Amino acid sequence: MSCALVGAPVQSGSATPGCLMGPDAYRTAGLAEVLQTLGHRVTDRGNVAQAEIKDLTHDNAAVHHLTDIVAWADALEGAAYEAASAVDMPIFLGGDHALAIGTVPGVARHAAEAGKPLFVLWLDAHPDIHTPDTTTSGNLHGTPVAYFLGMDGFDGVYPALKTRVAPENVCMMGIRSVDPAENAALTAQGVEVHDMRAIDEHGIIKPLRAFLDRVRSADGALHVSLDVDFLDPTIAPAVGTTVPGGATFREAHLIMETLCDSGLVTSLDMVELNPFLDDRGRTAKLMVDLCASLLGRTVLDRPTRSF
Ligand code: DIR
Ligand code: MN
Ligand code: MN
Ligand code: MN
Repeated sequence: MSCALVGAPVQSGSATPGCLMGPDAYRTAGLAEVLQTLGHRVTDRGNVAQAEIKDLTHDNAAVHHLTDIVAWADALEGAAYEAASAVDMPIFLGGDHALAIGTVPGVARHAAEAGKPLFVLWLDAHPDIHTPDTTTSGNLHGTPVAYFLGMDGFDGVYPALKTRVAPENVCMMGIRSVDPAENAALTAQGVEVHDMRAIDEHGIIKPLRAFLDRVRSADGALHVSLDVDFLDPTIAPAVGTTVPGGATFREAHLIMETLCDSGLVTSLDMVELNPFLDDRGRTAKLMVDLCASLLGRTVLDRPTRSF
């Protein structure tokens, strides 16, 4: 299939500088070449340029870099919409998770024009469902989900949302760090959450297949948002917000392999990689390998069983 790499060197949504190097770390780790080896047509569209910075303030004094994040969101919504219109699979190379303030609405707008509802698989230690009013850290990478669900608190702050995502179309996995306001929002919105305790008890495959069945029966598009901190810090140290007890190497690959088999994924974010914190590139390489599993790399050179 046709793939586009879209660099989004956003880092002001997080507390630890370094994510701006993320797109180039993926390039250095050979992402384009790996996907080409798997038979895909890959175009590297370079990095998106931030839109014009507009004057904005917020009552919550904790919020920082608001104008910067809004300028990124403005540019990324359009870039995501265009890339999703041009190729089968846009891959957004972060950059911190604030980039999803732009990418998710952009791919949702493209899906809506094709008459498809957008589903989102959120692979993260965190639900990122704060609003600018509820965040206590002020780190706006904690806000994309609340925004693209169309929750209150964004009017006149973030760009007007063109296409929202329905809360029943979101599935979160790997969650293990949730702030009180986020807990309340998850309950109020009714988002499906498989926290690490649930994954320990039941594994990832059953809930994932159930979610994919829903995407298939709705004839939906599926966006995957993969935060490095979804993974256990022992295998993925290059992230500013490590949380112990994350997904294992095989849990993560099995998700990607199952997503590949489904044929349903239409776009991907790879976010929060901080190459400044990496150990000889191993986190960047792991993320590239996970992307390869999503795009068809298998252990055995024969078709996997269908289900
Ligand atoms: C925390 C951490 N909930 C916050 N969020 C992170 O700052 O709002 N998201 N690290 O990825
Ligand atoms: Mn498309
Ligand atoms: Mn995140
Ligand atoms: Mn996270």
